[in-house]
Amino acid sequence: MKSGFVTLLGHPNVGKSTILNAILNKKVAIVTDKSQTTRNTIKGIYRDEDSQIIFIDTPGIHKPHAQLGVEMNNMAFSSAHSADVNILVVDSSRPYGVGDDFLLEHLDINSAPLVIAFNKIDLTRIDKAEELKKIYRQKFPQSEFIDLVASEKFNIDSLIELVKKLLPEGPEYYPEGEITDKDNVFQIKEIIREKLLKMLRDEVPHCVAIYVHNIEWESEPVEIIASIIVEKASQKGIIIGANGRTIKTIRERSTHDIAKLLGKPVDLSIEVKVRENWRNDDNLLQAYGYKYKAN
Ligand SMILES: Nc1nc2c(ncn2[C@@H]2O[C@H](COP(=O)(O)OP(=O)(O)O)[C@@H](O)[C@H]2O)c(=O)[nH]1
Ligand SMILES: [Mg+2]
Repeated sequence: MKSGFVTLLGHPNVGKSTILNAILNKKVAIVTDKSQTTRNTIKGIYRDEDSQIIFIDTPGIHKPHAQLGVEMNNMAFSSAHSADVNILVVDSSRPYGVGDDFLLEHLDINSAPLVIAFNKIDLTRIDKAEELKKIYRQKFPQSEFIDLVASEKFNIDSLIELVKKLLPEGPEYYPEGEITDKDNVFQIKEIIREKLLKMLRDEVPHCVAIYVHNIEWESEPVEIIASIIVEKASQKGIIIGANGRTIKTIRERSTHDIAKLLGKPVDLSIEVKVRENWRNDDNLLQAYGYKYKAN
């Protein structure tokens, strides 16, 4: 059987998490229109008759402004380094720029076969896409190219076939039934963060973390106590909103999705807390699950 580890790499917001969810036909990674939505590597396990492929979604590579960004980049770099196949995801609707040079300089993708996925081709013209491909062809003459519209699942099957061709024969790495390496606590935090991100603008999304204090798994409804962590009192005000309306909506939307995840009713309580400069605090980064660990 064909098996192995395949890393999805690229800038923030190019569609990596959308691709992972489309491959698995299930939402394991949250998706928003904000950059840096994904902050951890997330493994999604794809299976069919003759393969088991572990796709690894990674945080988008960007010039970091805080220690959090450094940790996120390191997660992506190390996943690329140890992959059997790398998929570099490119937003076809954006011209090649300096950010792309930064990414390619820092990424070690020459040790494994490379697929370049030109996503969002629905948002561009053929001649623009061809121009972009010419640049990548010069840089990576050996790589495989594929066009995608991940949000419509266009060409996702072809991507899987292409990856399969490039993978070695190998064992099953994960037991049957397992879809992701992330547990329910991780998923719960991500659901809350997704609802939050979808309601926020500008810099605030980058300054938010979720902390789960307690979950009473056995109670009915399942009781969950969580905090939204921000860096400034002004951000706390934005999240609470006028008359508490914003936090109320976040709570309602999160409760709905968490109940769906667990298959049980849920009673979620959320507090907003200020932890100044948490994105540069090693202990807090650790506590919130954002510390890169080499393995
Ligand atoms: N038009 C279009 N939008 C897409 C496509 N793929 C993803 N998106 C959108 O792009 C945004 C970022 O997607 P996401 O998967 O979170 O990107 P990531 O940061 O690379 O993981 C979301 O709003 C997606 O719905 C695509 O093929 N076409
Ligand atoms: Mg993502």
